[in-house]
Amino acid sequence: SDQSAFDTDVWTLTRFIIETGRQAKGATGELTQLITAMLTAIKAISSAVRKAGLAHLQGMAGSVNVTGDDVKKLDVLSNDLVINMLRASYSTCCMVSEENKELIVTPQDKRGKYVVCFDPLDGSSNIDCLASIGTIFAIYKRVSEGEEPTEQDALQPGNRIVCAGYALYGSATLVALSTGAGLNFFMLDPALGEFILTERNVKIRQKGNIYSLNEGYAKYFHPSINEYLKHKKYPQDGGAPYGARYVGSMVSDVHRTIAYGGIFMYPANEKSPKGKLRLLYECNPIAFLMEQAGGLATTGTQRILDVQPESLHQRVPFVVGSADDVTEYLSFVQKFS
Ligand code: AMP
Ligand code: P6P
Repeated sequence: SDQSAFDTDVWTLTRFIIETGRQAKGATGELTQLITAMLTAIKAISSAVRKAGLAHLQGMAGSVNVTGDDVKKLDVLSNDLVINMLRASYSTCCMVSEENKELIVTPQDKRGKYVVCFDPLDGSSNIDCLASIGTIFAIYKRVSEGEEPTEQDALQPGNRIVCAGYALYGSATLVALSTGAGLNFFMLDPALGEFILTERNVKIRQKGNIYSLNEGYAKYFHPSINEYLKHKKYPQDGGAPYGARYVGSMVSDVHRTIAYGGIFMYPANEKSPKGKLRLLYECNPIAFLMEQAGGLATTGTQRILDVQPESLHQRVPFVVGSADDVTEYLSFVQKFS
């Protein structure tokens, strides 16, 4: 039998947020309740993702989402899971989902003080080829005073985030989470059905040696991008060329960037003048986590977390990663703008 010691004092994610909640002066436990509900949805999504092929959850659900992507059954299932679990936590007043065009207002009798912006299954175009996919979320405090929550509650800049995280359904299921005091990694132990703390206060390397973007758009990139890439491939300063990695599933590419260092880019291009990634439920949460890890996150002209959102599904150009790599990229923006 397995002789490895059984940890009888295991740090689960549930225990971790109870602990950090106790340290938060005057906390009522509502945020802890909300995070726990999100984790339940993530565990259920993980289970569904892992048996999608067997349960015929793959393939088109026949509809398209607000951004024109084909919606696959897992997308719909994941979206319903997150909405239902969060609603049942009595901690939200409204939500924004990648799958819902309009603001999702919580029924009056189930309302709490938090707003959640989420992408229930990001990278879903990769489901049928079994590439890793993820869930991304950002949590804010309600700001509207009136009876009904409004879009203003969701259109807050990322610098107002209270908590953000992502789940990565990869070779293992991982949750990366921060409530503003550092970034922590947790791995799902399927035997326990609990996320176990595996890395505290994660920091990204100051400088990496991997660049990550879809070079298929090179024809449409701004010159600063192609000049930067040329420098990565044919360095003039005697440095070694960078490696290239691109999954095409944001959470995978971002998690690898945090784990190994380097730069991930989804810049604007002639065909998508604001890039492709959505500010509220992809860029802001990831930017928050990246900064917690000591990295940078920019549109190319401003810090992602300082962008004032104007619409629920708006896109922004997105460049994140090791501080030295993002800073070097910004020097190319300066030089070639
Ligand atoms: P609450 O009364 O539970 O809504 O919490 C009030 C504030 O305390 C939250 O908005 C957070 O800033 C902080 N807080 C509450 N619970 C936690 C937690 N589990 N971890 C970190 N911060 C927390
Ligand atoms: P492209 C997946 O559809 C997604 O929204 C992100 O997860 C990913 O980073 C990006 O789109 C990939 O886009 O244009 O490179 O296929």
